Amino acid sequence: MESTRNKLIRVLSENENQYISGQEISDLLNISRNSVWKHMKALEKDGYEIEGIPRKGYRIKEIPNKVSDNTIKWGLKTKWLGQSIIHKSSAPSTQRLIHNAAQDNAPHGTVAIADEQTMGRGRMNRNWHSASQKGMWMSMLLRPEILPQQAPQLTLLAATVMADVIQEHTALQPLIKWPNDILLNKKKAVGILTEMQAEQDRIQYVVIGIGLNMNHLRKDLSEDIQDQATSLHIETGKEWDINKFVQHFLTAFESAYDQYINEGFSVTKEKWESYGFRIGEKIKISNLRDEREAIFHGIAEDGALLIQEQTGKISKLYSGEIHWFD
Ligand code: BT5
Repeated sequence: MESTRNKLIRVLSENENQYISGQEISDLLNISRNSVWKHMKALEKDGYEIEGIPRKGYRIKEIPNKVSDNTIKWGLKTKWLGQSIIHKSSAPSTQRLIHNAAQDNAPHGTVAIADEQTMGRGRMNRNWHSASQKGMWMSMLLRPEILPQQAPQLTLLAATVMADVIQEHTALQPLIKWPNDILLNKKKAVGILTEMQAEQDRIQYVVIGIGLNMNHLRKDLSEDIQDQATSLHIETGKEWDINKFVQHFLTAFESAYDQYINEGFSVTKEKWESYGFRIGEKIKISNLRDEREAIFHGIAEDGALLIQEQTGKISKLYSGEIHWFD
């Protein structure tokens, strides 16, 4: 059921820039006038500028230019994704927030977002730099009815949606480097981390974490990644609104995910390949045991990487690191 705060945000955002009386709000939300007033005070504390005129009502003059669960929900038209939002100004990792929420039975579509992560992580416990208010550091809880071996498709789905959103929002030309990096001008701007809790043939839940560098200048990137990383600001010369970006992404992801569940992976596969970085080029594949060269051929119907071996044979690769030749 929609919470009172959610309903209030919906009613106010639908009436932005016009007066709505306390009585009207109290009728719509089925709460007392006093409780409406208390909610308004809470919004003011959050940075909303609210005008209250006797006999006319309330008018939201300005919504705060910072991220909160309220500002993300402001005008968000999704059905299930982001209807429940956990926002923290600082958290070790939004992945952990979602794992904890999932264990507490949080619903499909719960989103965690932090202004800053102090222990942001990448794959294999690598570090993910998440400077305060410089990017979108977000994780989503999904409870898909798919087989555990299909879960990697969700990483590819998230990457294609993110590439679409970057392109639509900024007119930049993103490329996806298999499986989980999005590059702008050959430098990494996005990382995606998919984690899952599953039994043998059943997924309990999946956590998809996405980090997008948005408003870093070069000096804001930590030294160890300055040569290989970039941000939307570095690439476009301007600052981007994190709330708007999150809303755009959640809306696009919800519809792509619903399509994927209903129709399967083929739309994502095609789209992914249209963004695929260096398809047809030589790569080096390494895993714990050995290293070999092959040609990057595309992705398979099940989301695996397709490679053409030196013998000409096409085979599927499910894990391992790939390296590119400059
Ligand atoms: C990733 O891992 O790229 C997945 C990153 C996922 C981050 C999100 S943010 C929200 C959620 N909460 C988390 O704690 N994580 C997720 P991987 O492919 O292993 O790449 C990690 C490598 O990328 C590091 O070893 C660095 O070389 C580089 N790197 C670290 N921070 C970066 C940044 N901000 N921008 C670009 N590259 C970075």
